[in-house]
Amino acid sequence: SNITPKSYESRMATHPSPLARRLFKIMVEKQTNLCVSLDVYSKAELLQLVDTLGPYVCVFKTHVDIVDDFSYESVVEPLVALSKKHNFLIFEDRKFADIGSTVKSQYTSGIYKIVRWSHITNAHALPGPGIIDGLYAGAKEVTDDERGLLLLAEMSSKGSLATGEYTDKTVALARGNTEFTFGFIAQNRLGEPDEDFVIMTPGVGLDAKSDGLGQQYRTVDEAVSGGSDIVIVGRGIIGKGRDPIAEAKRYRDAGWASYLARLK
Ligand code: BMP
Repeated sequence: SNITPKSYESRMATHPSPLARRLFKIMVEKQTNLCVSLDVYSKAELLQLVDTLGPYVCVFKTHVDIVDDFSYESVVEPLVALSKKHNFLIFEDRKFADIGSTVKSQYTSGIYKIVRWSHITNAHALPGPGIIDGLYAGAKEVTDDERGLLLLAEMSSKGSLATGEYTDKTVALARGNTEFTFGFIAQNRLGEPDEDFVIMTPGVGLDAKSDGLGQQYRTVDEAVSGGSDIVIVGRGIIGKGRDPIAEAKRYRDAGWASYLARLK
């Protein structure tokens, strides 16, 4: 829909999800709608990027299963400490896609134990409502802290099947539990004008248009003017040959300027 979302500040007061309210508070305090995607293979690089870019982001997105030298003690514990130091949320981009019982185990167990430390995670809507129920049950069982789920309603990649009726049905699924399912990974604003889903948008880049493997990039302003609340940027900031601090500031400034322009 074309309805302009309200300010982050007003949504901070009214959002049905405690996790989303906490997220909006961070965004307002730090004046940033930037999420940096940390797709790196070494824990040293991961933690170093988190400590240097922490001041510019509201969320760091991780794929912990690509870290070659991962251990819970040497990755998760320092990451959580840095999230307190720099006041950001952690989003493990796990893309759960199984039946409720299995995703509950994948969320809580194994070597990653995602629910213990990741404030946000995401899931495909493909299996139906049981996937949300399973993840929510896992969160309730393990922690009293706020946890939130994003459903993948649209994808940035070329030829994505998550369009049209699939996207609409994904939005309908999220309505079943808006305290936990607080928004979407999507390219556009979704939901009715009286609903408040947080839209986090990957496939954002100011220099490249694609990556040779199906990724498609839009500019920060295209994303935010289309209804994105948080832009997710990976290689545009941490890619080969880039100056991550300079790029993080550039994307942070662009994201905030587009947000302010949208409010007018
Ligand atoms: P980059 O900005 O370097 O292209 O990285 C994009 C990140 O966002 C990757 O971690 C990818 O897994 C994720 N992502 C995406 O690109 N498109 C989607 O639709 C959903 C994603 O999670």
